[in-house]
Amino acid sequence: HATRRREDYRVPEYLVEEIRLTFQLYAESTVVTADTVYAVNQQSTDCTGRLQLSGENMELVEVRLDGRRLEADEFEVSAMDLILVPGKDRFELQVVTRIDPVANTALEGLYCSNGNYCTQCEPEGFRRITYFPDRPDVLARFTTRIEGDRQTCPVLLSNGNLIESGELGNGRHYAVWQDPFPKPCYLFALVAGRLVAIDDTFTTRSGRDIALRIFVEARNRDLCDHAMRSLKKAMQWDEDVYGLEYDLDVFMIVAVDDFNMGAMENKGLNIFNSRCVLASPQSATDQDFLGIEGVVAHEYFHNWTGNRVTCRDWFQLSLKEGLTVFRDQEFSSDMNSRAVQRIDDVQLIRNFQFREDSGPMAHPVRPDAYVEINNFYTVTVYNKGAEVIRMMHTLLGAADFRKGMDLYFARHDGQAVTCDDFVAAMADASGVDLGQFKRWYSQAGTPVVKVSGQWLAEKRRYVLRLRQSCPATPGQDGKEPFHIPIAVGLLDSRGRDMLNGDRDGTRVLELREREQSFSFPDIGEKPVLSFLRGFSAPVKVELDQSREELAFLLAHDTDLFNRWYAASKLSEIVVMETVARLQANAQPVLDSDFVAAVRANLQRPASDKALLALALQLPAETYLAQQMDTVDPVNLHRGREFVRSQLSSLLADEFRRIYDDNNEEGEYRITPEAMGRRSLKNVALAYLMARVPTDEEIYALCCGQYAEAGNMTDAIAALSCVTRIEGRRRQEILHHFYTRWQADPLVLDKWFTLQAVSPLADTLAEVTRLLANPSFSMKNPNKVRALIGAFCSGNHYRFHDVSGAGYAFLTDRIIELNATNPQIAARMLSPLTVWKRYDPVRQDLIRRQLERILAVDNLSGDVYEIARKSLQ
Ligand code: BAL
Ligand code: ZN
Repeated sequence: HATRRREDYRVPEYLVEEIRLTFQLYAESTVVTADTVYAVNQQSTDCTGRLQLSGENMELVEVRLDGRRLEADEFEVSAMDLILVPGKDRFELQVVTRIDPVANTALEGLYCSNGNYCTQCEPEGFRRITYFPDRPDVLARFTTRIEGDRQTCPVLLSNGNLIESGELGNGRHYAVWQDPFPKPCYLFALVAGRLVAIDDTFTTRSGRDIALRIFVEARNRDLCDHAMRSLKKAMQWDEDVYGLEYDLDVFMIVAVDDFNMGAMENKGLNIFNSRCVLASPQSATDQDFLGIEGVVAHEYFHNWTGNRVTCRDWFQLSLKEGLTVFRDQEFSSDMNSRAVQRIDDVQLIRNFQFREDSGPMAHPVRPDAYVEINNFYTVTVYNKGAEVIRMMHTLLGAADFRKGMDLYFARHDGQAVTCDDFVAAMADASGVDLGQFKRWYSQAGTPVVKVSGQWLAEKRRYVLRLRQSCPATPGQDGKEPFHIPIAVGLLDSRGRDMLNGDRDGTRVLELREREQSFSFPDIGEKPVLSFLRGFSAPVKVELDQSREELAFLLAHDTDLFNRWYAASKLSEIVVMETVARLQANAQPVLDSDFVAAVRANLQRPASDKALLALALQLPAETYLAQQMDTVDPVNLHRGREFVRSQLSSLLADEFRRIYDDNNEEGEYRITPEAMGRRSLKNVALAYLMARVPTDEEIYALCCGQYAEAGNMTDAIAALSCVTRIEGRRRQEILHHFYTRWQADPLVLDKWFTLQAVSPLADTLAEVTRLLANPSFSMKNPNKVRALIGAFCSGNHYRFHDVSGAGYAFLTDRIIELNATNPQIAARMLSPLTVWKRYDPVRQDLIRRQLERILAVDNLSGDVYEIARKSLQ
């Protein structure tokens, strides 16, 4: 398991002028012929004369150099590569390989899903198709000929434009696709199978008609409208906001059930996990609809940020991913509620990225080393990477940011570049010095900003003192100060903004030093500080604000994000106080001021119902766990549940009124207003159902909602409440749901998840039983995530049971998955990585499981890297 380092980068010794691929598709024995024209790279200073091509898990049939078949002693072939000395500067190499798509359970390279062929080549899957310089800085023009059985594979697709097709006899046919844009091989795609197409068109601003086609299995034909609408919105948005137009004549999306990721941006032929395409009001929740819109847009946006300008090497992954996540977040903000989008994005950062950044896998947005690059498709590279782009947007302003994007494309279209190149374009276009800012790319860890504010009455001045620090992370002990944009507001006693800010009462401060003071003149009364508005930087804030101040901000802040933040902070304080009392064996009591603040929030006319719903939700246990010196899963859960059930009892009338006021469901719509109403109603229902013991009338109300729901959002919300309560009716309703949706694997994922996240005592036993359910499969990543992932990552309380049974259960599954799908196996490891945060008993239990994993024969690089780093 070798480590690769960013500093070892060398330009390739050979480049590829073109590659012609021929696939003779047979389920267990597909033959791939790759005719590739290589030429020595004039930029390279390495003159070894050796051509080293990556290749794994294939049978090498033959190699020809300029037409001459090479003898076995003219090349070296190992489990990883093929090496030869061509002896010329320009030559054509033919490599013939044989692969078995059916046996490919790793879902990298060419594989079968429900009998259809598809590919996944990012980051290093192309080397499972043929021997090739499988690195993103080798760009080539691809022509792909696919031969397959007409009956089982009527549809034959690859990147670019269809240039030829026809019959072959023997019931077989062929299609030839040509992609005019040079691309790295990770963007190659092939799809073949029995699929139907949903067609539409989009006319670009320069008047070109683009054919849009979504390919799905026939049973899913009616589930593509939302994805198609989302695609057209994304195409329009990229033209409007960035002036970026689509560049081929056809844009295709294919949905497959077995897929490791959410989706993949292959040039002109995006392949999607069916979870990120298929939706109807009956079968998909509001969150699913939003998710599909975001992922369809994300993959489409990659056409420019990723495909036209790609990464020099995989250490630069955030170049395309951070930027494209930022772009899809902004798109979704423009399509829906900006404040809600921001809160969702920030929750992801706080719940998962902060945790990653403080654990053994902490790495910079641009990592310096890896064993297995698949392990670096992380919330740090993606979501913290997007925050880094967002901070540049804040520092430059929208207009200069756009100039920077224009310059980036003008300089680098058709190239494979680095994060430094991106920042240079931003700096050059705007004149802003981003030298210090670049530390966000190189230093891991979440900076902490300590804040103290003082109002000097006689000077009518407010002074803000900020101190930044950043904890050590693996391999990085000392950190240099970051350049941090801090958006602040000051509110007067009536809740009005006192600053004339750059943006509506908000001032963006630039914190560059370890300690820095900022002074605000003409502040005539003691203000309430609204700090880090819109979460202007991915930092932890240490600021002593009283409950009164937080309640004031919750009621009055003009920054909607910070209203939510105040609510969340207030709940955090109250829950953690309860947890501390439980730990001290003291009777918990709920702070009456907190109840009053929540009541006031419920009684205020809600202008944005989705925001109110978010403000009412208590922080997740995974987030609260990070606030404890030693995580105590049991008291954490009990404390949070105590607060929930107390609020339920004390505010029952308010929650009931909210429920009734928002319970009118006409025609299902996915507008922000309608989604906000449903989420508020369902939060109220969850509170009403949290009362201990359960109120019979409420239980009936909940079951009624389940039975009558005309959409999945309401059905799942009701079912989710019921699965938390023991009893016969729980079994009946779960059985009803299963029977109703047995034929729909995506809906059944929800059914598996609800049972996995239940706090009931026998949840692990139930999860174990469900492994044998005929609808479950360890070969399908969605099922693994829905059941095993949900239990281990989404059920903090039961997973961390002090018996250690949860840890042993997960370890058994990881060992099983290591042999079939190492990528998914490694993903599943993450709840074990943070073991040092727990008490000695749990630490010991988890450590022993990590050691058990490391002792496995044939441990994949994916699993090895994470288990090894966790134990260091
Ligand atoms: N490039 C892998 C999938 C995605 O981030 O779009
Ligand atoms: Zn992406």
